Amino acid sequence: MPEDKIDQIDFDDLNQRAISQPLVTHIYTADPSAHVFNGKIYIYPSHDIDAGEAFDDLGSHFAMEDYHILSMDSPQTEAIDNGLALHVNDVPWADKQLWAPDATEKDGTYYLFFPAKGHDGIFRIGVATSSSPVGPFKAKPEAIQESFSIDPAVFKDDNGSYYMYFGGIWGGQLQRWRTGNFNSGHPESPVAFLPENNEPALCAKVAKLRDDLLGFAEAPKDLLILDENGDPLLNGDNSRRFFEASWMHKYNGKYYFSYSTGDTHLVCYALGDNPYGPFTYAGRILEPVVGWTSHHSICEFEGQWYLFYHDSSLSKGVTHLRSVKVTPLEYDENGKIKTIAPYSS
Ligand code: FUB
Repeated sequence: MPEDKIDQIDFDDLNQRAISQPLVTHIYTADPSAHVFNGKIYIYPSHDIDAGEAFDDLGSHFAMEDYHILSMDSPQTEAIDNGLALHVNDVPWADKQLWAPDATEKDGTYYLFFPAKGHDGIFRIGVATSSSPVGPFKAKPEAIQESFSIDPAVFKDDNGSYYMYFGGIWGGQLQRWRTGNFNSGHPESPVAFLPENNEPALCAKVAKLRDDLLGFAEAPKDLLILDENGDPLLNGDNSRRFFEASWMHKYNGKYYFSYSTGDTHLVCYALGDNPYGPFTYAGRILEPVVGWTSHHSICEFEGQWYLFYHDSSLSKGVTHLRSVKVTPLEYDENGKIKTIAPYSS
């Protein structure tokens, strides 16, 4: 929801109509990546703070410095904050802006994947490891080679292969990588290097991970989203094209790639037959929440699927002070996800 509409909101009324409440209220949390490890739910969120940076279209106001992992015995029980898991000061290559992370597990080691701006002002993706799902995590000294942009989401396929989905436009800098190299021109312009509106939209990226999960096994590829005619979604189709916040899950043998449309504030999804796609646009998962960003994950727990998401209701609409929430997610008989309205009318 755009900033200019926030003043018109009655937050007491909105919070009563909200379909779910913040999982924790003692800190602000966002961008929830939820996983079930050993029968318990772990949520890997951003830890929002007010660092005093002014709002801009490059996301400078998202000046997060650390991560706290939340855990829950079930979606109905209290969420526990497990304390400091990683701080930017302990990541040698990173300067600032610890944005949306994700995590996975392999052979008893937990891997935290996270974006941050390096000392050169360029977003890269790093990895940190721990023997516990809640950390503390120890960061590798360098960012993942050939990584760029933001919002890593790691998916383990049934055959044991791991894939990373990533990328985000505007503040996430994806548009600056169109030639394969970072274009540092027009540093203040969010629209520099975007395609024309009648050109194919920029794609999220996907890369298989190496066996040690510490790097890419291949050069990242474009994840193509097609429309109902089999044509790539266009840059001007901003209620359907990819912006940021990749997530992958599998349901009844189909691959569901879900993402945020950014400036139209939707969470949408597209269906494919393999981890690389192409994917075909399939619909909306979540209507706009209060706050500019929408970022989610989808996770199954004891036979029920859940959408983890965030909004800015607790902070009364402050864009960069968000709160993680959870709500059940349902499919229809054809495997289509039923669209969720975050507030009842
Ligand atoms: O939290 C910072 C950024 O805002 C994330 O990386 C984006 O997905 C958006 O939620």
